Amino acid sequence: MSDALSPQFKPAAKSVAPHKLLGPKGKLLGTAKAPMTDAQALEALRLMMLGRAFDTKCFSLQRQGKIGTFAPLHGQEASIVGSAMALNPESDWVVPQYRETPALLRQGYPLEQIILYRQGHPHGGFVPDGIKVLQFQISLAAQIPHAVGLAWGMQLQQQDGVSVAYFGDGSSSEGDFHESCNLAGVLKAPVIFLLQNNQWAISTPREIQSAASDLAARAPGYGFPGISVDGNDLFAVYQATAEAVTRARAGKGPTLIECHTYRMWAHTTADDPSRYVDEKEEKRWGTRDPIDRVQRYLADSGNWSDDKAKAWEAEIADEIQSAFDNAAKVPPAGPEALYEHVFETPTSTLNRQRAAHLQEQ
Ligand SMILES: Cc1ncc(C[n+]2csc(CCOP(=O)(O)OP(=O)(O)O)c2C)c(N)n1
Repeated sequence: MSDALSPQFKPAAKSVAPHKLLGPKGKLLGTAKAPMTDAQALEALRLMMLGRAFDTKCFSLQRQGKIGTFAPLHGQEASIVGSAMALNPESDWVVPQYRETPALLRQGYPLEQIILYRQGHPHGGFVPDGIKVLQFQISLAAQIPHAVGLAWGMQLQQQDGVSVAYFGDGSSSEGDFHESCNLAGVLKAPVIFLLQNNQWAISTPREIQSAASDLAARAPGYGFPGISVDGNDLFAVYQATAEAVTRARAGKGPTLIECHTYRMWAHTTADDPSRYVDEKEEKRWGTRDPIDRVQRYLADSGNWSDDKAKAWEAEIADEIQSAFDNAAKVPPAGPEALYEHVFETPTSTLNRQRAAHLQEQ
């Protein structure tokens, strides 16, 4: 007997080529139309450039012992910013993993808070009132059920907000991801699963992360669409997310968006990718840079130039520096901070530990 299935059994989900609009040289492909205005593309570009400049600064400061472990976003700017640009910060929630700094900034979260978080200051864990973001999540995929819960809550309260859960290819192997998809599908919760497939989960390559040919193809198994986009194409990510947002607001339920992108730098400051990344693969992805293609696109309409690049780089460096200066003004946390913000009413054991600890100071 043959080991292949009979031809009448059609596969339930097939792999599809990622959707693209803007080519690597900054030209719209075929008959594609830009889904955002030049003013929006400039807003997105600014966030993308800021994210990358923040990476460089934080890597250097981590090496000087001035901040803790840092996860860069280099290479993933279009996935992060293109999706965030499709949201309304007044009504929609960003639920990040740990690389999505510009998405938080677009929601109005202050850069100083991100710096304090990276410095291990307890104030960095605080989200100002009215800013619709959750904090970075280090425990893989634990943020995904939170995003579904937020979406379900908004649905029950008849608000028209949506939530976006960001996570990686590695996180999509966690039970939390699958349970979240199942619940969100059943509830038709207004949530978008934004899977950033950057081809690596630290040193585990995508090929051995999952036997699925296409991570987006998992969604139909939970009763909602999964779409695949070029994650280095700002326009494709924006268009896909905007449509998913419209679907969610209309009560049609979740969408899974798989952004095919590439982590150009180390996983974190604690990683050495030269031990496992193939240089040729890295070079190939280097030719598909997400920032470069938006700059080229804007240059064609006279909205970008070398002078403008220089001016923006200087302004962004100042903006980052002033956020560090503001963060430095926040008084350092004392040992008592270890005992705060955990329980509304601390337990007697915790109070005893606190008293003993403070006596030793
Ligand atoms: C529950 C859990 N298991 C393991 C880890 C250790 N860990 C940290 S990052 C990471 C890889 C994550 O890969 P992916 O989800 O693809 O995201 P990426 O870092 O590539 O953006 C692992 C295994 C963790 N933080 N949490």
